[in-house]
Amino acid sequence: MLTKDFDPFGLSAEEFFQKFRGESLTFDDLNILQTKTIDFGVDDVDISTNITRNIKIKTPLVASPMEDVSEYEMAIATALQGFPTIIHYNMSIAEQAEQVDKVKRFENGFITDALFFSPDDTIKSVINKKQETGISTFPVLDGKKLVGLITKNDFSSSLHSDLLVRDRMLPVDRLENRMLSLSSLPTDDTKRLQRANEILLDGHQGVLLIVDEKRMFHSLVTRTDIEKNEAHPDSIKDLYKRLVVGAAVKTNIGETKERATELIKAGVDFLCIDSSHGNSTHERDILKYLKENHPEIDVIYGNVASAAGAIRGVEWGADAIRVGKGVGSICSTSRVSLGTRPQMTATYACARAVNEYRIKNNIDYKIPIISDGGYSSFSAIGKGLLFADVIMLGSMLAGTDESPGRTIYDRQGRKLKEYKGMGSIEAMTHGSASRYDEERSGSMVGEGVVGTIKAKGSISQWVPKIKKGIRKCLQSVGSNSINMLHEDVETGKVLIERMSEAGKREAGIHDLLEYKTELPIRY
Ligand code: CPR
Repeated sequence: MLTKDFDPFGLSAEEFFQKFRGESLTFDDLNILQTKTIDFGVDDVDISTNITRNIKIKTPLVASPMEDVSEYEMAIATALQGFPTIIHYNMSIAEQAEQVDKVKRFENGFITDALFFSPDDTIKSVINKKQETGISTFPVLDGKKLVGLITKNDFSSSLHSDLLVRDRMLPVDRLENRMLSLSSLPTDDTKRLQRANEILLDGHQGVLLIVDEKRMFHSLVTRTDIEKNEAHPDSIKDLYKRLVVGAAVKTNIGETKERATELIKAGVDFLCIDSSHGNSTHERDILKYLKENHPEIDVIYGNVASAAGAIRGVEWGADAIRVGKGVGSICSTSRVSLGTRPQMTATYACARAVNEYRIKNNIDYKIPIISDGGYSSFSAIGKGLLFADVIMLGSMLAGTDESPGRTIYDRQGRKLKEYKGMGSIEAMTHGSASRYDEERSGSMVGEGVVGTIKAKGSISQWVPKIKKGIRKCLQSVGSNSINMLHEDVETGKVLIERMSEAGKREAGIHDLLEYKTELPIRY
């Protein structure tokens, strides 16, 4: 190779995978070489990408549709960080549509679905709600009209339990500096939030009630929410400035017709046919049905792990291909069935096949590859992005404050959260049996486990670290965007070597008595 961008022992991706034909490799098997000169800073790396044919996102990630990962709180938090969540389907159609609706109605920092009381409710019910939710400030509404405010300072549980809310609330005529008309706020998202914050500070209040010109309740703003939502330059929005969200549907055609219709009515941006068996006639029929009946909605197809499976998805009309079989952290599929494949070989094989197919058939748009499962370090994400457009995360997002998993404390008092596989018997009885083709047969065979994971804190603190990690990965090989990374891989400027067992040990932390880190470090 007569280029400056080379090393005599590294191989291009094509050379590497041809050399290891017949071997299934994963992240730690690959060592990635930098040959280009780095001429930009880490913050200059553009990590935007496409998650489906038509949907652009700002962070190359997606939250997996899993019971302990992806409900509306996760969806709001990740969309503010630049990537979508796919709301899982282990709930009724109405509940899933409501979850989508909550994301679509979210207004940065403005709580439009606040818990409220009517003047005729009892103080006892306020006390109960406060104990149940930890919330201690509630608007009082007559229908939708704001008539007062009730907070923990307005009553005592020993004296006022039997009284009504109207007896103890602060009536609307005493709410001067805590009530504001929507029309007096700027329409621009960031400015609106800034203005609300100033008013809160000026009024020395913790809460602001926003109403329309007829005094109908619009939303509630609190100091803590403003601080949480202040600056989100990366948030992903649809044409109407609402956050972007996806939802999972099943391979059961009867149910999916209705589920898809309701999700689309609620404003979902894209659908994901959530099946562990892509490349099946079930999935083909669903994909064709969705594309014929809802052509405006992009559909993710999967899961597949072979070139043949990926190409079939493209032929059947998929707008993105989800790759990953038997690699999830909670997954025992490879102990139960066949067809699994370590994630690097799977991702490369599918990405290469789709690319080749596009070129041969003159397809002039990109069909993104979503590499799903097995990711537990920033460098693994970087390696996945050598070939994939988006990385799907389960365990790296489970355990955050926004994940719906149950919180548990272990014997040492450490905070943990439950994280279960969608193919665990427990999750399958909640609805995901169809994902594993277990809906019709009698005895269930689990393909995953129920586990716990260390609590990670809030998405707003954790995800910026992941984003920084991704930027570091791209910068370290001299590529300043995902497009450039793909080009550099294709033209052999990013080179690959097989990592030896001794190399893995050397690359890990070694020779220390003990160490502490908050980051996910493998080996
Ligand atoms: P991790 O990010 O936790 O490694 O993997 C998450 C992925 O694992 C999911 O997106 C899904 O594809 C897959 N998955 C979830 N539950 C599973 C079970 Cl029980 N079995 C096999 N794969 C599973």
